[in-house]
Amino acid sequence: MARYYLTCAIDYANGEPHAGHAFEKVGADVIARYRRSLGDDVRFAIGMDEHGQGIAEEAARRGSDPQAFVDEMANVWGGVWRRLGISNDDFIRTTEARHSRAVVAIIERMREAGDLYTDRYAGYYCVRCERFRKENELADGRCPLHPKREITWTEEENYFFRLSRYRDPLLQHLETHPEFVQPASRRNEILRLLEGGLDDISASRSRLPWGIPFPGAQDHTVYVWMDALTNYLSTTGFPEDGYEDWWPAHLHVIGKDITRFHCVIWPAMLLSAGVELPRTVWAHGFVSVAGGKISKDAGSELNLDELNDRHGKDAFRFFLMREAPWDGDRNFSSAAELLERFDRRYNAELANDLGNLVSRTAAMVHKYREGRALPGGETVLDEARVSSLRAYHDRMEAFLLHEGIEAILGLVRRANAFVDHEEPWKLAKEGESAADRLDSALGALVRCLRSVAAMLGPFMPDKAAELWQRMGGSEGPPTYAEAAAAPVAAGLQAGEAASAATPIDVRKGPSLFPRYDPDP
Ligand code: ME8
Repeated sequence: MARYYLTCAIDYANGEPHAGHAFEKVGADVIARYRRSLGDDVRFAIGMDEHGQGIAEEAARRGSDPQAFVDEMANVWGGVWRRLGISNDDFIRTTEARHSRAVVAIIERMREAGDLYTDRYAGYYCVRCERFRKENELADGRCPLHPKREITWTEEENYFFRLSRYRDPLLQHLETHPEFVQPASRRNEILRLLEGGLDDISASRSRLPWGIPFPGAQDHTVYVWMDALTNYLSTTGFPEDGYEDWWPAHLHVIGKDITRFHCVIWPAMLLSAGVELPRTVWAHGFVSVAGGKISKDAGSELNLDELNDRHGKDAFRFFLMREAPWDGDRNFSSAAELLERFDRRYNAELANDLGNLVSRTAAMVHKYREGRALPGGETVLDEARVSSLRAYHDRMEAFLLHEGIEAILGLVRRANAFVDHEEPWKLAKEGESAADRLDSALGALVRCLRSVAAMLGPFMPDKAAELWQRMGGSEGPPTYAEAAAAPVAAGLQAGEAASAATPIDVRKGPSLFPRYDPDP
């Protein structure tokens, strides 16, 4: 069994979970479930970034002890991810002992490599980015990403990391491993950044007690980004034996605003510590409303739980992945536009196209064949099904999740057109003379819906499992391999014929996606 380890950015515990965070977690969850459906042994880790100045300040503002504050927030965030059906195998919190052990180990290795030294830092610090900023990086005297916040001047004695030493090795790694930073637009940004040269960066803070004590200098804490990035190693058990069962990670899923940390600082830390680099960092784009971050200011209608409950969690997952390209941005002009698009897609693509196809297929199999679909012969729909499976597989392997969904919906539209063209109700009236053709049509539709269920599983786990079971599938989620994906990957042979040769018992049921009427 192939192992596959993937991670998400760990969210700041002082933030509010919003649709942008959900976009990232759902996308990564789709990849995790897709790999599991192929038969991989998957480890999917998400978590919370709980140290740093921003969190210490927020806890103080609420009159709370920082640990009590992050404990409470971890419950809030963990609950949100459960309700969204995120199938993470681990939830790492940077205040856990297993995490500080890993951070201490990596800093010690960086020190042994001669990459740490003390110096005085004098410059700006953006608390929201948890990042040092040079004078020439400011816009109108403020952090360009957080223009509403004052930026603070800081002078302190710090440990520094010799990041500059890793410019050439990183450039070389990006040249020889084009898959390391994806999509290509992000890779180009990192190449430009490296070509511009790298300065050394602070590795510690000397005035901030809310962090992991810096090894050998207890009056310093580890710079929060170096602390946070190490979470990807600490979930594997690093530095204990056995961590290499999961490391190097196959994939880090992050947003485009934090590529510098993941594609420059993190690999440089690993090179310094003599630890292998992750295979790929995927930087998705931003989901925004009116060009800005999705937050409470954008309207209470965009509360994550309300979005989740509007048409059920699977529909919300579908909407996020369908509406926003996984390799780009999606800006909604207003909260109202987002909701309107959500309702429209729900009714058009789920209730009408897919929901009706399921209902009418099951109804016809019951009406004309007592609930049992016979294999019949191959039809044009089988050809369409096979090419959709292939396109889906291709797109998913390239992490183009929105195109994976399009392959599924294309097949659904094709199947509806097939029903309209074949008119099984007329074939049924013709009796014996059209019996074979009716069997072929119904068999092809059921096979098609089984493949749809398998492909849809990563996106809409519960609805896909329901569809799968109605179409004669076993208990549990459909696996892509089971529904003839393996032959697709291998060039299509035996599995196809096998799935076509068995009669399938089809179950009817209530509408999978009841139509939504905003003004009943
Ligand atoms: O950056 N659309 O945490 P965070 C899409 N703790 N993605 C978005 C988004 C939006 N509108 N807003 C945020 C941090 N994200 C650090 C990470 S990792 C070692 C430490 C994404 O809570 C963002 O790009 O600000 C990031 O990947 C994730 O949500 C967490 O953001």
